[in-house]
Amino acid sequence: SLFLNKLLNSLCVQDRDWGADLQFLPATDSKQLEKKLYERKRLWIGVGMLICALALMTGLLVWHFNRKLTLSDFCAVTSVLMLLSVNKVCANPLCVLRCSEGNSGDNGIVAYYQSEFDVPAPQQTSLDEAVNSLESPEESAGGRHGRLLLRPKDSLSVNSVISQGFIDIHVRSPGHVDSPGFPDSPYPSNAHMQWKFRADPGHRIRLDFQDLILEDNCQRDLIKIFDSLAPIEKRTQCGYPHGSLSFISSGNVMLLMLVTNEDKNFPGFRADYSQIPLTDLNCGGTLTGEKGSFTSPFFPSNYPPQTSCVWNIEVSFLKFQFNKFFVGNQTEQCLHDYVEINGERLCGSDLKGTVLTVKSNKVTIEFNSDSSYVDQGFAAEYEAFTPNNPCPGRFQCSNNLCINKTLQCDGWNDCDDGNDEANCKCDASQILCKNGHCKPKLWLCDGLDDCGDNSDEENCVKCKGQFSCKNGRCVPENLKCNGKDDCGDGSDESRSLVLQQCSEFTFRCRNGRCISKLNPECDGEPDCEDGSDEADCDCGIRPYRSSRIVGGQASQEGEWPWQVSLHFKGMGHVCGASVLNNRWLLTAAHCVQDKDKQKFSQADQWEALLGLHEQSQTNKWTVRRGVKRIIAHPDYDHLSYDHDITLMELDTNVNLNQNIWPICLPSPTHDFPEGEEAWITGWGATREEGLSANVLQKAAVRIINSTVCKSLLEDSVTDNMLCAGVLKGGVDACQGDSGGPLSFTSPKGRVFQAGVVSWGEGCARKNKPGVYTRVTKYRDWIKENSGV
Ligand code: 4AZ
Repeated sequence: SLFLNKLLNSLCVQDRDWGADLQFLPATDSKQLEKKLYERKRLWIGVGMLICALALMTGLLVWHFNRKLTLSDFCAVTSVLMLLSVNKVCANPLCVLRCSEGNSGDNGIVAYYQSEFDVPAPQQTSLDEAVNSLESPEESAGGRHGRLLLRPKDSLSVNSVISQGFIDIHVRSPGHVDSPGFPDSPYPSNAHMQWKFRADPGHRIRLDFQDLILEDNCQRDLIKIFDSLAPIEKRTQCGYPHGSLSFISSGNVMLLMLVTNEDKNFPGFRADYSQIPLTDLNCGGTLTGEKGSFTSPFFPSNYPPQTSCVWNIEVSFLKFQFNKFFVGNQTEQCLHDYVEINGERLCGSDLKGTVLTVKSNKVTIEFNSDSSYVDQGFAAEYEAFTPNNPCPGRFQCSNNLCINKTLQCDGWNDCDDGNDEANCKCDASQILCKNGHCKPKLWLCDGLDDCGDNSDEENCVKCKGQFSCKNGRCVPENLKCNGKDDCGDGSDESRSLVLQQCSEFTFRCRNGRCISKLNPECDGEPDCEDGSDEADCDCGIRPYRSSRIVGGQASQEGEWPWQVSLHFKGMGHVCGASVLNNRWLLTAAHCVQDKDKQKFSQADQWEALLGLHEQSQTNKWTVRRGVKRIIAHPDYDHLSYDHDITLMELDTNVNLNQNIWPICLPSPTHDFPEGEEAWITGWGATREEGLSANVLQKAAVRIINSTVCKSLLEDSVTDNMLCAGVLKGGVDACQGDSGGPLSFTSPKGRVFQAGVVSWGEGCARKNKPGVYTRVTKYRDWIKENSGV
């Protein structure tokens, strides 16, 4: 750098000389002209020398970095020169993203730069390759704060370079940042916004995303969070992440970036910021006691980058169990983020449930995160044990976990490795699986692989279109779980018995466990060990919040993105439907029954309009699709309207957008409490025998007690139906609303489909509520037939 300084100084001196010597003289004066020519000669020599000096300097730098000079390098070099010449002042608006003094303990300046390239379309691949070839800081020259070097395989011709400003926020007082327009309107197209957070010295920044709804495709819209130079998060964040997202910086700066493309704009985000003293790390120390627990810093929020903690435990034999483990990327040597127990490094995300034993009288546990991506961290429990009796009074799993003896051979995998269910002697109430496991007899031939090797489902008598009882009898599907023993051996009630073993309103996790929490699905809190209560939850949100049904009002565009209009050839809108995913719709079975010459059961006669607001006009969010397949419920009864439900498969997938989004399907035990509000939507008649609406209508109704409803509608309501309405009259679904959803917003804000508009005595009459197909009753049928 001394050499560069000298070079720079000499350049500056030459610069000054030119300015002093230059004069403009009349061309007629030959002496003067001679002098002028002489001056010109001097000028050219000066320019030549400058070019030489620049070439020399460039050559030296190129030699120094041993690679081709690119625009980015030029920026970096320019930044370095500027920084040297202007003494710690950031002076290059084109390239320097941020200049700061080095982190504590380092001397000198750290210069961060960012360049945005506008490249011709054919060269975009080259640019992508170039970006992918960015060296990580520790690999590049200069150690921990080394520069990122851009090494494109092909040289690029760059059309223009754009630099954008920041929003500067000092986080001393807590507050929040919103993406532009949040929550009332979507973020703008082609945005490139940056928020630079700065905390007081000796503090770090905490950023908690309360809401984050971006387009699902990270190639289009994304946010990125930087801990100064390096991105903090593992992935570029987009879509609608489950659970909360919290990021903590290692120092007193953090950068948040929002990049959007030209189409499909979503609500965006709101993030709370605050500052935490660096001393509040709360990790490491000496752990005493035979039993205890510890976590990575700030768990369950993401741990901060560049953090180390050391715990010491002085107990002779120790067992560790990680209840949560998300620490960096799994690499062979765990180079980046890791937990080290007496010299053995652990990293990745596969350790959950693993039990580790350490046979030493002193245990040192070190947690380390580097400057790159962060993750949620870990939560560990430890316990001392005596080597000859590691699980006193309990069963020892082969992974060294100790479980209560009563859990052995109970049909459930409690050890996590199935060890507690192996080599069991089954009792009279159990069956022996081929793999040696014992399972309750009730689970035999119930359509689910309970043994794990499917041996409980082999050699079962199959009844065509009917339920196969375990004793070989066949009974109609609708008699299953009706509270009566129709098989004669109770097998048609076995599933309901299994559920009742937990409690009446329990949620069955995919692994068979029952969760007694009411409506645990998609509530943002993981309840099932296997995560099944929070799986498939990209539903029931309104990606865009901008701002007939009898007695309703016009809805806003995008307010009911799961609402579909079903058009029949030559008739226009006939029924409603709801979006289950990008391929499947749910509607009523009575919408697809042939009537004389009208072949409503024929898929090719239908057209589905998704993302529609007004019947009279489509817009850029509206998608039309043909129908490939109609799966009406096989037990639909056209007299009673029992099982009034149908699946429709679209002929091609749709891309979800701000006006097209799936509604959540409730689990079989989801409870929609009586008296609570639900919403009906549709383009149906705005009065009994009236005309259909042009703009999508909405109306609030209340869930009505089934016994009350049965008495009001003279017992024509079955248990597969749900009543909702306003008993004083005036608000109801009507003709043309059939097939549409009854939408129920959960306390956490997700919308679940409680019903399918089915029938009623007229429309909006006093004491005549609307009747809806009870969707919870068909959750398994929907899964079996559509995979949704
Ligand atoms: C129909 O004909 C219809 N009042 C739908 C709902 C109701 C009545 C009729 C409920 O599509």
